Amino acid sequence: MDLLGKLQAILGTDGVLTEPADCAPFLADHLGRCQGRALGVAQPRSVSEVSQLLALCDAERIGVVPHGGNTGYCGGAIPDESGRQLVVSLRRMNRIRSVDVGNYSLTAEAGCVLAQVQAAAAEAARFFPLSIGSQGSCQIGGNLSTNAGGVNVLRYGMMRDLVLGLEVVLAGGRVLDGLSVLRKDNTGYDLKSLFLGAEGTLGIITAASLKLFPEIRMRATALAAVPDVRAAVTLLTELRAVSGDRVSSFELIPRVAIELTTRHIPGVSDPLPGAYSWYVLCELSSSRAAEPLDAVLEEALGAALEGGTVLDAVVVRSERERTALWKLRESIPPAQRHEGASLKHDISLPIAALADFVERAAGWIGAQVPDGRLVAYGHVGDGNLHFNLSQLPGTDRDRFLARTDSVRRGVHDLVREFGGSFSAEHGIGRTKVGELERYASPVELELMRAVKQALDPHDIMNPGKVLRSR
Ligand code: 2HG
Ligand code: ZN
Repeated sequence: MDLLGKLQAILGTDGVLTEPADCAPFLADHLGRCQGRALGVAQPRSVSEVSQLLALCDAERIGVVPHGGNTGYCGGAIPDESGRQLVVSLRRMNRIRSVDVGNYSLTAEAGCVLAQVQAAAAEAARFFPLSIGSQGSCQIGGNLSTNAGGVNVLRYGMMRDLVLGLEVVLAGGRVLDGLSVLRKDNTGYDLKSLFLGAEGTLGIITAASLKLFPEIRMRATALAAVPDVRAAVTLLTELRAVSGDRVSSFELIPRVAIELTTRHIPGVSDPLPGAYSWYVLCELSSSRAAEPLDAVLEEALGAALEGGTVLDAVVVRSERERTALWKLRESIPPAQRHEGASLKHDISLPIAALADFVERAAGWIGAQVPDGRLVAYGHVGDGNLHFNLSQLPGTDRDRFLARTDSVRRGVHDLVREFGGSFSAEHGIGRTKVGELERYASPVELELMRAVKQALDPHDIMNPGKVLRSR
């Protein structure tokens, strides 16, 4: 039997896509930066089918590329150019298996869309805190495999912090059945941790038990103009203290992002009458409906206005105004796309070093990239900036993009000098393999390669992602 026949015997005839038009959406990323070819797209329906699939691919030495909602930034879900790899879409494994209200937990299959998990939690009067711009299409398997971050990390942590247990299929087909819902379980190595952020290079996550929290019953949201990044950090420190640590989001927005979103995204308007260099979108939240968060926020912003940490601010008065502020924030990436090409750097720094870093790096960018402008924004509460550059209107796209590597080197070297990371929340995928080799220590790389060799000796699991293929 040929390979297609064997795959169909496991997955059924409709379980494997081979028509070019059907496969096309799985072979290119949403940024238009990564493109590949594949034998086809497998669409398993159960953990047993994934297990049989990985046994077959291991025996036949077929590289397997797990694929979720295709919203990643580093090409981790796109096959290489060889045409010898098989994409495995988890989209048919999209059941919420159970919700345990008393244990504040839920078990979801990898193909569940993040918004579906949030909705299942809300139906049970619980809260699942992972929140990212792509939540209407990204899948839990991808969130787990990239250790996704987003806008609530400050309070609840990244995806890794939200996991109680995992079900994973290993190369060769063995199933690691670790769907524990225990909060305490000190029984040897933390195996699940290996697969979180591994981008499918060690196995395919098929389901996860996730932590839930009390539902949010009160929120206060504001946009505050601040003189500089240092003031933004000071404001966060103060807000955390005076609010009893109720700050759940704290996002930095530069003036240029307000200009780009109001220009390119219908329905986005400038929230403040004046123009300022920097803004923060901050949100306090609580599960206590009676908590006076608006008053706390207004008082804190008032004091900051007097002290000069804040220059102007607006506290939202309705859900509609809140949605408008968040729309502005979430529209920055699409607005950057409308503006032309961009160079992206997903970096994190010790929060105390952020202001000095931005000053040094902005100076360097100004001198090195006259045809680009800095659009540095993001999760400043986590020390995570999307230190992006947008091509200036009217400049040559190819010439701008030709600088990708040299600008990346300059920015990432500076990040290292300041004690930061060149990949905060978007992972390594295939586009940052060289960066990992440059910035990880020899011991770290040796351990990563040893883990890969132990779990995937034939290098069939997402080959060439995170680590270079052997
Ligand atoms: C965000 O925070 C995303 O909006 C995307 O992580 C960042 O486009 C980007 O660089
Ligand atoms: Zn982000």
